[in-house]
Amino acid sequence: MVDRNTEIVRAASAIVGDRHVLVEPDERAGYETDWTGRYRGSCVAVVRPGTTVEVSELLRACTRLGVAVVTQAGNTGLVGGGVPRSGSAGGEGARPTIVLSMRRFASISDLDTASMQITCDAGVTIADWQRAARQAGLDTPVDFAARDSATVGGAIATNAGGSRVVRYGTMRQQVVGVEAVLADGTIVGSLAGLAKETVGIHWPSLIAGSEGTLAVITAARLRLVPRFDHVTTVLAALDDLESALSLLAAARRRLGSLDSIEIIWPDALDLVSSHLATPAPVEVPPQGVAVVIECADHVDPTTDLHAVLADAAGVAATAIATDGPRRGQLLAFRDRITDSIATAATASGTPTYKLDVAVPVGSIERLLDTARAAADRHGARLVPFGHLAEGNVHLNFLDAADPDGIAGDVLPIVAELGGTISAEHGVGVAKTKWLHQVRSASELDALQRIRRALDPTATLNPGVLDHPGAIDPGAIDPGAVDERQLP
Ligand code: 2HG
Ligand code: ZN
Repeated sequence: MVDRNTEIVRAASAIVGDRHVLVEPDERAGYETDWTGRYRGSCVAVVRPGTTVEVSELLRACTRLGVAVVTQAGNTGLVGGGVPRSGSAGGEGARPTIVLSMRRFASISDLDTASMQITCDAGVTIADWQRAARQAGLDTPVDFAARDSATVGGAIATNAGGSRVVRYGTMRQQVVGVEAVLADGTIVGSLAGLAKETVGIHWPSLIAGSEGTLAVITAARLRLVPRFDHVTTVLAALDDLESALSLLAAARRRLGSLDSIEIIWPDALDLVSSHLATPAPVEVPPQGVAVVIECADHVDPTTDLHAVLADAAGVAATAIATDGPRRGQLLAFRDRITDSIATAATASGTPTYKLDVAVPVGSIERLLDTARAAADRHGARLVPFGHLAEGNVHLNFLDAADPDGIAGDVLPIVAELGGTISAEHGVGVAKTKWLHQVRSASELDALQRIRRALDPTATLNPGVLDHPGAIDPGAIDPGAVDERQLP
């Protein structure tokens, strides 16, 4: 009798061709571990489809054979949602898994300057989306440091945020249309780009943020925004968090050009500055914070930005840049923090424990006190930074020997403060056991019912977003799938 691993490899090869089915351990390795090294597992094969019809046929085969599918493209995720779970290559009780790599979905088409929209395949990187927009005098409403590897499909699946959320919202708000494939192979959605359409459930809204559990995204119709000729960047050192919050309020009220406002605590600024081997251009007072503000407009926003800074209390120092290279030097102190953390983690040999949380802005101080106490208690080093306007703080714990202990100290307080356990990275497998902090049991059950209605055999990303107590995907019997009901 042919085993399921052999069967799925044969079926996948027949659909996408042998050269797009990677079965050798060294070919699979890069797809089986996330880039932080924290999450890893094994798969039967990495399958690289090139068309939506191939994705449909593959999902249909996986559903029929009871094989789980983990969709991946840039592999820049931080919560283990895009790599196989351990042991899934085989062994007793384990469920065979394939990684569905979407990297061949790289075309960009139908840029329309009148509707300010573009169509991107799921594997197009954020940087390529940005380049295409800029060539047409436009820009992308979403931007973040992992732009060169992170893809449009992954950004929709996790409802990614980044630095421009204060102006344009998260990825969910940029998706005018989506094309996606359900577990049984059904292709859903539209790329027509209708900004207005009220004919029932809206596929982009349903799928954005579902982390590969409801459908595999193959393409999207995305919004574009104006490209501004004048961009001014300031790195400001502030006496304390309260001054940063007052500055936030003034910038939002007075600067229509406000494009981003990011926060960096001294521990993160010190780390990035030693990583870049460049002293920070401003000195942050002992209890202070640094803020990076960008304003972008068709006319120079520098004077207005200066006026806001001049009126603000607690501004200890500022460094301002208006030309590309000097702006780049200032932005590096924000953009390169994740790199600096990764380098420190490699040096110490312990993967960083990352908590991406958000709280109402007035509660950021309390959040930081809690995180500092947790770091002290568990012998870790806290490196915090994030997106100020959304109260979204990236709590990075270096040398964290007890990640669960840290999460147990921090996440209940986040929930108590009215915050969320994940602001822009998703839940993945990293935070499933904390879902109950922010969702009631009956709500989690309702979400599970939606999921099972679209994917009854738990083919798509089992384990991700599955709160403890949900159906054990490993226990679903593929024999129970009635093939006659598959399209
Ligand atoms: C960022 O804001 C990303 O740069 C990564 O969301 C955050 O590394 C992190 O913790
Ligand atoms: Zn972020």
